[in-house]
Amino acid sequence: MGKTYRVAAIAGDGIGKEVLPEGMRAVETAAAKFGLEIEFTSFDWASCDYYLQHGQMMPDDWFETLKGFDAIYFGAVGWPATVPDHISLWGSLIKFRREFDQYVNLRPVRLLPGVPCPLANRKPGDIDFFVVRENTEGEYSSVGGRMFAGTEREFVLQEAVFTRHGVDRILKFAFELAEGRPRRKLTAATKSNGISISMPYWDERVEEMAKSHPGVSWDRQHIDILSARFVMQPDRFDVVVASNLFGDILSDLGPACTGTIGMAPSANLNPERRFPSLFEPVHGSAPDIFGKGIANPVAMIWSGAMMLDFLGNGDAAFKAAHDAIIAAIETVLTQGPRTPDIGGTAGTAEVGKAIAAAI
Ligand code: GGG
Repeated sequence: MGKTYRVAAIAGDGIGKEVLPEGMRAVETAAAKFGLEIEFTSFDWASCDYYLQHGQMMPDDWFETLKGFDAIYFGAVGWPATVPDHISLWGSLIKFRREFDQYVNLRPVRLLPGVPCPLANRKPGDIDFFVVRENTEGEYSSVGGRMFAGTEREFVLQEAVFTRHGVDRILKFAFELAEGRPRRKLTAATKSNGISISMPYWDERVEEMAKSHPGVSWDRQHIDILSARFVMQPDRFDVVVASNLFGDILSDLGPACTGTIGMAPSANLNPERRFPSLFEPVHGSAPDIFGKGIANPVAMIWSGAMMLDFLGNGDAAFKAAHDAIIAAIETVLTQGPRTPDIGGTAGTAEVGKAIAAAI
């Protein structure tokens, strides 16, 4: 009997509550097929509902509660009608990323079969790259303040924070990822012509890191033209490494170019495995479609496959479970049923069940 892997399942807000059960269904189906022991424990906090009852997004002992889990499987956060977005995000997801040192946010961008691509003349295989987003510092800082509030002298200031430790470790991860891929290419997102202190520093560190990864061909591109090339020439990218904010934007734009953000997965990794890593769709809580049962569950399910791959750490059965989920997603995207965001009429559960059946 192998190890039982304990996973904290946190649905969060909005469509997180609709897609998470489908993700769990797929993970449990793949685990059963390949003889893996995955045990889910569900929590209703890290949600705006919890905030409305308790005045905070999570209980005080959230860190102690979660730190013994092998992974966190997370839905979505945010319900701006009741809780301002910066309160819900900083009270949950950003706490997880920082306190569990999940400094890598790994976000694949891939055009899958059966999905109408908004870009002309692209077929599956043409677009296949990773956005590696720095996940614990950069523009997402709480350093700053507001003065003279409500007066004509009112001003706000917010700093971006780039540490050598933080920048080097994300660059190292990205270069090593590129080293293991067939094309061995890396693009670093920058804006060092306009952001004149932190971005030139980022560029310097990229150049330095490149010296110890001579097998990787690399370039750097300003975020504006890089965004344009995501739309015009997405086929040229292999690994794109970016600061926290730039990475967040690029990893919505990339999947939008491959059809829908409803299918974009992500892994918030603590590569050293000192703390649980967190797996979640790139998309948020989508209040506009919550309750209709039409959210695309693929991002959540694909994130579950990434979770199994990471938990297995090279183990063949976990790898097979990951591959089986991806193959099932591709089968269902090709044959149907499909959710409305990619031209179908099916609901979340119908697609989730079809993927589980295809596993
Ligand atoms: N499942 C991801 C999610 O709920 N995202 C909400 C969001 O606004 N995230 C911003 C971020 O990832 O920085």
